[in-house]
This record gives sequence, structure tokens and C-alpha cells, in this order.
Amino acid sequence: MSGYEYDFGRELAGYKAIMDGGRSDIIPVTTQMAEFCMAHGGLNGHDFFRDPELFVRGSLDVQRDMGFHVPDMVWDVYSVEAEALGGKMAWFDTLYPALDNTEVIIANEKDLLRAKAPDPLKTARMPWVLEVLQICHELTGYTHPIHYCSPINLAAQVMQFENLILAMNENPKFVHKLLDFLVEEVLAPYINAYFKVVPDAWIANGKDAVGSLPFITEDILQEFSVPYLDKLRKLCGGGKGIRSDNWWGDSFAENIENYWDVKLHVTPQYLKIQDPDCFRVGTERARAYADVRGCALSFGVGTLLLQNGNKEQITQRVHEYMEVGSRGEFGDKFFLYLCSFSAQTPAENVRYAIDAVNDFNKGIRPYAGEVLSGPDGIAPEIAGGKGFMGIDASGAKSSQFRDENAQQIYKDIFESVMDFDEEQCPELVQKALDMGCDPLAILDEGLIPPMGEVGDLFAAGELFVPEMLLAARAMKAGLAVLKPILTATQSESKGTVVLATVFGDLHDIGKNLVGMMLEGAGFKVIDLGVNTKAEAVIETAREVNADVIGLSALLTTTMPFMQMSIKEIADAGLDIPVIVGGAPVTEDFANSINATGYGDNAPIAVNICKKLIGVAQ
Ligand code: B1M
Repeated sequence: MSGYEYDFGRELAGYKAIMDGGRSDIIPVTTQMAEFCMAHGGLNGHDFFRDPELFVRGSLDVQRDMGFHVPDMVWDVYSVEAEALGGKMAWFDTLYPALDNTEVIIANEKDLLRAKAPDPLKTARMPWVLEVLQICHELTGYTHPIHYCSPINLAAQVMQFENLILAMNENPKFVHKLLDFLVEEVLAPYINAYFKVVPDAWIANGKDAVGSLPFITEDILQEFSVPYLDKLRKLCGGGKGIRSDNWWGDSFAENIENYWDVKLHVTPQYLKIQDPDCFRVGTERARAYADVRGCALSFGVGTLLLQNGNKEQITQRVHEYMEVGSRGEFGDKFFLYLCSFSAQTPAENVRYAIDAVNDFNKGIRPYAGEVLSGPDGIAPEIAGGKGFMGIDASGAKSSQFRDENAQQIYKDIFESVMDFDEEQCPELVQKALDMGCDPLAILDEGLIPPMGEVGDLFAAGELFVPEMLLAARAMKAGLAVLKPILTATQSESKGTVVLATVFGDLHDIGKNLVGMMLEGAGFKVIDLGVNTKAEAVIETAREVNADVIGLSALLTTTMPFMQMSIKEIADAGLDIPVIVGGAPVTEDFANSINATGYGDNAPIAVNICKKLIGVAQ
């Protein structure tokens, strides 16, 4: 017994040993589960994420009762620093609070000059975080790391993701200045304050949802991410504890071993690979890499499998990851990660996962020798079978645009969009007009097809998000030349789509891509943004006489709001088709909530809209 009020025992000691560069005779498991703890304890989000004692005890009570190995405190890790810079927050009863990202905090040099460095001991909820970590230490004896929002992700929070990506292209100097400010004036003081107030503190773990492939390219990673993580480490004492461990996208890397080298550079303590990448790449390949480097290793079991899988699926995945992870000379430097338990994860699934870990540690191994992961692995739908971000795992699809007879100028316009050339594209559109081409044909044969092509390449994993944004920008520059003429000739849009991310959900990158693709295909898009209640959707759809309503959700916890929205739309007497999409949404779910259509990815969403309004077969 440790003498602390909460005793996490032998597995915690093993985890600490691995973090210190040592070995463990037992495989520890870590996770992320604040929302589950809140729901399980019947607590309200407004109190839970504001009262430090309630947050710590509420989390520890559930973690102890469920038999977790390592105390876990994961608050709304992407919003604390942005809130301290003046960002507005959205608060919910049953969900994590989140930064209301509809407002840009820093848009330009002027805003940056005005930005005030927060005081970690006084500003917004930074002191709340420090208090949480102090209380956790008092109650458990464990020095829980601080989570910070990594520099590039924080830049995306203060500028909005799309603005950041475009600024990297147009005004990289400004982005570098912003990143310097965020690292020097916000993150380093915050982390250093934590090192001062929490006993034995030395680990600060960056959270980086948009800071890895395929949100950014490998070039962006090298120019705008890694140098700032290095700088942060330097400003915080230079130790290995300054890390950023939740990068995705391993399966998109051109050379995966090189990508892992970079991951190991920013997180020198261990290499962590999480689903869906872990399953796609294969545990054995990662094990082989870690054997060569002699480094610690961690595999992360996916959120959707943990929420929707049955006992067998969960146990099998946990056992494979533990078995392969713990093989060989360095196998005693392995820990398992359970990606996240949401408010909606059934408590029995949490137990299945923990039982599976404990059984494996006791030697109960019904799946010994079975390895399902890898490029040829059989991933059930739950494991991310539909791909990541709607990106197909099965390789490139053939291009839609292969018309040998297409005239040269349309081809040139097509190429200019594919080259993201926002100067040449409008010039070529003007040239086509000067040559007497029909403006509608320029649109339909020059500007719209490359967006379809870009969407297909994205869906095939051959283009990343920044490239899609740049292509959309070039297309829009060309469209700007055509617009006055199309309006003058009263050319109709293909139809009007009202688009929104549902209530409680602040994710908009996927929805925005769908919106861009719809615009690229000639639709008028009314985008209501994020965190949208059904009333707003209904009101707007009525007002604009919408042809289609599109709803997006990225959290399993906000999927019920999708269902409620569809019901309210029907109750309001609107006879408008509703299509749905987003990473956790499946065709079965869409059918079960009476959605008219389901878009696995952006190009599919566009095709469904075309079919719904009768412009495609
Ligand atoms: Co969040 N997040 N996040 N996050 N985030 C997820 C979704 C999560 C799975 C990560 C994880 O833990 N494994 C997890 C959810 C777990 C669950 O559901 N139970 C999660 C969590 C927990 C959270 C927070 C609670 C974290 C915290 O505060 N502790 C918080 C929640 C805030 C809130 O919304 N209330 C949060 C915050 C954030 C950021 C702000 C940092 C950032 C969002 C930035 C932004 O959107 N402006 C973020 C991100 C980026 C992610 C991940 C990494 C990526 C999501 C994304 O943008 N994908 C995500 C992990 C993952 O997905 N594996 C994660 C890229 C996008 C192109 O794909 O949206 O799927 P997607 O869109 C595709 C298709 O799905 C389809 O087309 C698109 C293109 O092909 N599609 C449609 C999308 N909408 C469609 C609509 C259609 C048709 C097709 O018809 C209308």
C-alpha cells in the first residue's frame, strides 16, 4: 500500500519505469476518459471542468473502481491556452467544453501585436489545470504530466485551421512569428509554471490533433512543427519529458520509418502509433522498427472499436497489440494505450478492455499468435474500415476526368487548379472567355472537374488536406472571373445545400471540405458552421428553400444530436432530404436515424446531392 488515498499499485510503477527509460515486468495500460468518468459519475460538464477537486476525484473514483493502471487527467486539452488568449468557450452538460472556433483570435500582424501573454497562475483556466495536477499528486502520489496544445495545433485554434494552412503558403513569415509568440509567451511559461508548482514534474505532453499527416504535409511538418517543438523543449529545460505523442497519419507517410524517426525525435521516450494507423500499418512492422532503435513502444486501440465493438473484438485487438508489442528483447518497454472512452462508451466495454489487459498480463491468451493488423489485415468496419477522414485504404481510384476530346483550354484550367495556381487559373478562365467559350462550359468542363479529381485523390489518400484547400482556392479565383457573367446570364446553381456540424460538436474540417467540393460542383452552399442547433438549420433551410440539408458529426457523443435534428426537421414539416457524414457515422447509423443519404467522404457526398436533385444518375 502506498499510503495515498488512491493507490494505483504495481502497474503504475511499471509505467513510471518505462517513462524513466527503464523496463517493466508487467504491461501497463493508459487511456483518455474524462468524459466517460463524468457521465459515469452523473456529473455535469459545467461543474466538472471548472471545479478542480470534482474533476480529479470524479475521474479517480471511476478509474479506481474500473481498475485502471495509471491515473488519467485529460481535460479539454486543445482549448485552455486559446481560451487564455481571449478565445470564447462553448460549454455543455454532457460533453467536454471546447473553444468556440467560429471566432478567429489572431488573424494578422495587428492582432498579434495586441495579443497579451497569459499569466499561467492567473489567466482563464490555466490555474485550474495547475490545481488539478497538484490535487492529483496529493491524492495519488503520482506526478501526472501536463498536457499542452502543441504549437501548430494552437496556431490552428487561434487562426482557424484553413486560415493557418493558407497563411503558410501566402505569408509564412507571419506564421513563424505567431508560432514564436505561442511558444515563447504562452506554452513555455505555462509548462515552466507547472514544473514549479507540481512536485517532481518533468513531463509535458503535447496534444496535436491537426499537427500530423494527412492534415499537414511532411514539408509543413518540417518547417512549422518540429522546429517549434524543439524550441519549446529548449525553453523548458531541454529534457526528454517535453514531447508531443499523439501524431496520426503513419499510414500516409511516404517513408514510414523516416516518419517514425521524426516522431521519436519529438517524443524521445517512446514511439506511439494509434488506430486506425496502427491497424493499417501493422503491429509487426512497428515492433521491428522499435527493435532496431531499442526504444519503448506503445500501440493505441481505436475509440470506435472500444465503443462499438463486442467483447471478442475488443479482447482480440487488445491481445494482439499486447502480444506483438511485448515481443523480443525490448518487449518489456511496451505500454498499451486505449485511445479514448467517451460518455457513450458502455461501461461493460470499458471492463472488457481492462479485463483483456489483465488477463493477458496473467497469461490468459486465447488469441495467442493471431495477428490481424497490417496492410492485408482484416479490419472490421468498427476498426476504421471506412478509412480515416473518409480516405479509402484501398488505393487510388481512377480519374473521372479523362476526356480525350476536351479542348486544350479546359485542360489548362484543369491543370492550373491541380497545380494550385491561383494566379494562372483566373487568367486562363479570362482567356477562355476571350476566345468565346461558353461560361457554363468553362465551369462544367474546366473548373468543376478538377475539384472532383482532387476529391478522389484525397479519398484515395494521395492528396492531403492542405493540398485540397489550395486547389479549392485556385478554383475559387477562377470562379470569381466567371461569377459576374454567370449571374448576368442568370445561370442557376445546381441547387442549394444547407450545411452544418451538429450541436455540441466543434469539428469542421471535414464539413468544410464537403462544402468546398459542393461549391466546386456548382452547388450554392449555406454553411451554418459548427455547434448548430436544429432550429437554426430548419429556419435557414426554409428561408433559402434548400434542396438538401447536410449534417456532419465527428464525436460519437454528438451523433445523437444528429438523430434529434433529423426528427425535428421532419416534425417541422420540412420535406427536404438530409444527408449525414463524419468519421464515426456509418451507413447503418444513417439508416437507423432516417437520413436520406450517407456520405463516406466528400466526393460521395457531392454525388448523393447530385442524385437527390436529379443531375446525376
Ligand atoms: Co477532436 N476528436 N476533439 N479535435 N479530433 C476526434 C474526433 C477523436 C476521434 C480523437 C480521439 O480521441 N481518438 C475524439 C472523439 C472521440 C469520440 O467520438 N468519442 C476527439 C475528441 C475527444 C475531441 C475533444 C473532446 C478533445 C478534448 O477536448 N479533450 C475536443 C471536442 C471538441 C468538440 O467538438 N466539442 C476535440 C477537439 C479537436 C480540435 C479542435 C483539436 C480539432 C478540430 C479542429 C476543427 O475541426 N476545426 C480536432 C481534430 C482535428 C480531431 C481529429 C484528429 C480529426 C478530425 C478531422 O478533422 N478529420 C479526430 C480523430 C479522428 O478522426 N480519427 C478527433 C479530418 C476530416 C477531413 O475528416 O471530418 O471525417 P472527417 O470528414 C471526412 C468524412 O468523414 C466526410 O467527408 C470528409 C472528407 O472526406 N464527411 C462528410 C464529414 N462530414 C460530412 C458530412 C456529409 C458527408 C460526408 O454530409 C453532410
